Amino acid sequence: MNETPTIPELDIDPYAADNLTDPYPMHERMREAGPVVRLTPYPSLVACGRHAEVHAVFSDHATFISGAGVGLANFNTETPFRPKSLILEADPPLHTQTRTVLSRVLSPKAVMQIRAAFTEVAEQMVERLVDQSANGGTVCGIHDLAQIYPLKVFPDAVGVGPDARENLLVYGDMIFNSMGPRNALLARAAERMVPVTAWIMEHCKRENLRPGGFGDQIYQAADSGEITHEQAPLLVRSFLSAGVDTTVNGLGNVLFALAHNPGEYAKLHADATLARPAFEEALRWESPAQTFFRTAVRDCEIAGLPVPENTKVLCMLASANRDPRKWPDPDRYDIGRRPTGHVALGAGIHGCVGQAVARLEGEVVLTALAKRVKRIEPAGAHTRRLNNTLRALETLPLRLTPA
Ligand code: OVV
Repeated sequence: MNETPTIPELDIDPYAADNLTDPYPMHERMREAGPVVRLTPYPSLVACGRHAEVHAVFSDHATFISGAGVGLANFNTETPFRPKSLILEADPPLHTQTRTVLSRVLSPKAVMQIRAAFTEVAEQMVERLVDQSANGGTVCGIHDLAQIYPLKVFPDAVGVGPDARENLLVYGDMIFNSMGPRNALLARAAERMVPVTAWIMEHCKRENLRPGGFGDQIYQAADSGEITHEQAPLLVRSFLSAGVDTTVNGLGNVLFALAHNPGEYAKLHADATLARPAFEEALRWESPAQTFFRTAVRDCEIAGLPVPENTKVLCMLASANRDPRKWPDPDRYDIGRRPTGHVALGAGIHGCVGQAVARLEGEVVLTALAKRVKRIEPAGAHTRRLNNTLRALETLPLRLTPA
């Protein structure tokens, strides 16, 4: 008679400060223990650290749903931190309707129309940074570049006014912390929840959005009856939730990758057309969103192991992106690699709907750097901003040598 295979259990807390600071040893332990593991501190969930299972879970949206939340909290029994997102925390058929609208607004054609403006801002910003660094100064890759660039170009494209945009960073930090446990990181972020949420929802109103921008286009979809007018502000909220802190950290992490891999930066400087693959490889190597959850809607199996109905499934995206079963020499940042199949932007029907905009930001910033900067070097120790979901830097001192 066959025995039911059992899921190995590890005494690991993925949200402990040391694991957030350096997640890679934890990822290796989880991958090596098995395709699915249990974690002693969170007995109600299972976790997948290998690429094959993360990809399989994301590809089976009918079994592994998002509507019960894509963080640790199970919305079947816990109240959501905020009204649920109509796309992130939704399943078909609702998800299909809202995704259709958002994917049109963020389509490759829409991205062509913002390209010139995004390029110009990137070139001006790099010009300023090179001057600042040439006068003997160091620059902060985070405060002087990775934060200010998305905070300028993306809200401009959505149609949000220029004032107090730092609220977008605070809001993003809060949402991504809310996908983990109710630890000190979430408690600190939540202290600012009431005023920041009020600011965000105010900026989701039609009268506060520039006509023609991405936000206004959501209201146009409501005018034509594709979605309701009640849904429109919540869909604008998705832009303001997902569109800033993600790309801030995508840019911060690629600067970190290039500063610590001077040979790779030299290749980019010699050939600026490597900007896109260099950004893509950084998404794989140092994934901004480290984790997302799904919830099993029925008794099922992952890799032949039994997963009971209503179990939260922790998908370790960053671990999948360094799984040696999938990637040769996975810990190496290699801009010559074409990391097709990485899951930094998810996979399946919930795969990042803004990915064309995210890649545009990465491409134009790295292209501007490649043309104007010969070397990017660390100019002191970096510091991290710990977050329950994001791989984030607080500071990244850099010296830029003009070309
Ligand atoms: C943080 C995040 C990612 C993706 C989508 C959303 C939020 C949303 O609010 O829809």
